[in-house]
Amino acid sequence: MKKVIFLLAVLLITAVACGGGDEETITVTDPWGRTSPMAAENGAFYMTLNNNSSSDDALVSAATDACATVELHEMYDKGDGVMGMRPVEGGSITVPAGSSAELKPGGLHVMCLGKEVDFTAGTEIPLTLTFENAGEMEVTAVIRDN
Ligand SMILES: [Cu+2]
Repeated sequence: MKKVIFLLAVLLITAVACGGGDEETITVTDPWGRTSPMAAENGAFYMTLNNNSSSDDALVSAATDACATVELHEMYDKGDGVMGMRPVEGGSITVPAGSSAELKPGGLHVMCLGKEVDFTAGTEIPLTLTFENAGEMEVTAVIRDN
């Protein structure tokens, strides 16, 4: 009898932990943006996207009231050692199953065109990320120097 109760308890805990099948397939680590003066028109956000599921997902868009327009960008070599940036190919950032995608300075980033707020250290900026499979997710990017 004791064993049955124990098993039931385990099942119950498992069900609660999984939230009834609504487990977090995507987690976002350390969303941040670099400080910049208000005179700087644009900014960027960085973070690591982790995919804990067994199927690929993709970040398809991002939005925030802190920017007039938000785009998903990548840096690329324009030649002669000059780096440029452009919207990501295909319009989305793939997050492979069981792996992660790193958005960092010099690489992939969430581009903030037309800053509506000052990017001073400690400022918290709410971002809405939309994933192909995982749907919408709210994160808070913290502005810091590095
Ligand atoms: Cu950019």
